[in-house]
Amino acid sequence: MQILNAIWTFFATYILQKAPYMVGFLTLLGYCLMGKKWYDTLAGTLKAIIGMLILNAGSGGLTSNFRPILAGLKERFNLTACVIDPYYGQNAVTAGVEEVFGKGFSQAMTLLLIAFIVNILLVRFNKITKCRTLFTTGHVQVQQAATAYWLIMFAVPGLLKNNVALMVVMSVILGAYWAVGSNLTVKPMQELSEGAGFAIAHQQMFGIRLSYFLADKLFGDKGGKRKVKKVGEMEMPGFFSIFNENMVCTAILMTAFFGVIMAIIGKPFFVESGATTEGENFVFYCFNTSLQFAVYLAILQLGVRTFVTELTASFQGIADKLLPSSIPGVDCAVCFGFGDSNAVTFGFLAGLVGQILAILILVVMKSPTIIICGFVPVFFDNATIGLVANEKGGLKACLIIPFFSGLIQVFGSAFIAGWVGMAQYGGYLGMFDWDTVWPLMTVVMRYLGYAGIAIVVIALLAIPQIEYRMDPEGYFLITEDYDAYLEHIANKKK
Ligand code: ASC
Repeated sequence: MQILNAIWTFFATYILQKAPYMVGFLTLLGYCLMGKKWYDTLAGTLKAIIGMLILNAGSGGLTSNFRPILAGLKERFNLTACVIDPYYGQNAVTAGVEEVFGKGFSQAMTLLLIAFIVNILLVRFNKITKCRTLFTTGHVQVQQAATAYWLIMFAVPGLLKNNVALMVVMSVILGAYWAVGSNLTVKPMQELSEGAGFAIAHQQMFGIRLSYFLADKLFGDKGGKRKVKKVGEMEMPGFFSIFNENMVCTAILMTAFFGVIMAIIGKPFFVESGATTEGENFVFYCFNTSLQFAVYLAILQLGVRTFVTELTASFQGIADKLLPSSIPGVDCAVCFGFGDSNAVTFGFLAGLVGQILAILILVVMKSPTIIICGFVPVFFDNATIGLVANEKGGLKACLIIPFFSGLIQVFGSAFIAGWVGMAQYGGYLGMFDWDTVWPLMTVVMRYLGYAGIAIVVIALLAIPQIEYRMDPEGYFLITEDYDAYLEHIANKKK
């Protein structure tokens, strides 16, 4: 028993919660199930792990390079406020959950494990449930389990008396959100990646589908009647044509934007925080810091290229033997390796403008909760949402939709973090779904109690059913055989 326990603890700590090793584990399992040669299995597994580690180096580098700049804005303007960032959000839960609810943080990790099992079961029985995607992003699951733990205890305090009921309710809701949310991204991602065979398992899954829907409805080609100009198709004359090159475009835009922001914050802050020295030329420092953005994006894309093929190829083994018609849900940064790379930068900057405008509105309106942009939501959410918008609706959609998403992120976070009391502990998760879908579910459960819980679960589970009914023949084909799916769509159009 003790040995089993030790194995389980090891698995939970080093594999389940660490995305690179989770992806490696799934690749290993998939190739074993396919009966691949041992050396191919070993090579594929290593490539999957290393690719994810490279992706993490890129996304971690982006975050650590740019987070101090946004923190600098907070210092410069002397704001005490709630930072929207998954890591600040997680800290807020760790710091406050015991004080507020009298329950420890460790239960949030039990919640994670059970919710993951709910996700697996929903996919296993997808003939009935219509859920096709398995969450593989452990670090995100930790952050979400922590936040869901707080939100649900706040929403239904009656559950606090009964630990078992509390765990059951929480894991069904969270597990259903994982299965249903990532399932919503199947179509946008298969189209974006031309059938690469992954979905997104991150924090803006409803946001992705909404962006896809709105870009198509408002800016789309109306069944070929209108020409959509995507970011990558913009032929720019003369000087502007250098923007066609992803690295150059990113470097120029980031220098222009962050150069100004860093100039406003001023050199003393960066010297004090140890980012630069008194002796270093400040203009050079700003320029060099802005260029890092292009560097980390390039690293991130290399990581994606290294692991996606391995994971999706080996997942075939899992899909054939264990989880039929399913595909893996992965980090949102994976989609940055597909579509128009410049859409990533445009989406991000449009979202940043939206967030800053919303924060100014909060300040002017004297909102009791002031939000500070965190890098992770403003970049990873809006870049993803912008990339998807561009695919369907072109440049206009890629700018306008993330701009509104920026506004929503700030207003949504200010509302929910203030209301449930997380703002007092300095942070909130702040990613798109957690500023929209989760606040809505929290309101429903808070005011309708147990009936609210039932409504939330039924509404979540109904979503894949509705999507299935819109195209029963194509629904599983899109994950099983993308070429056949394209043919099916072409036939339907005739
Ligand atoms: C998150 C989070 C990160 C990033 C990363 C993006 O939500 O916690 O570290 O986004 O997953 O690649």
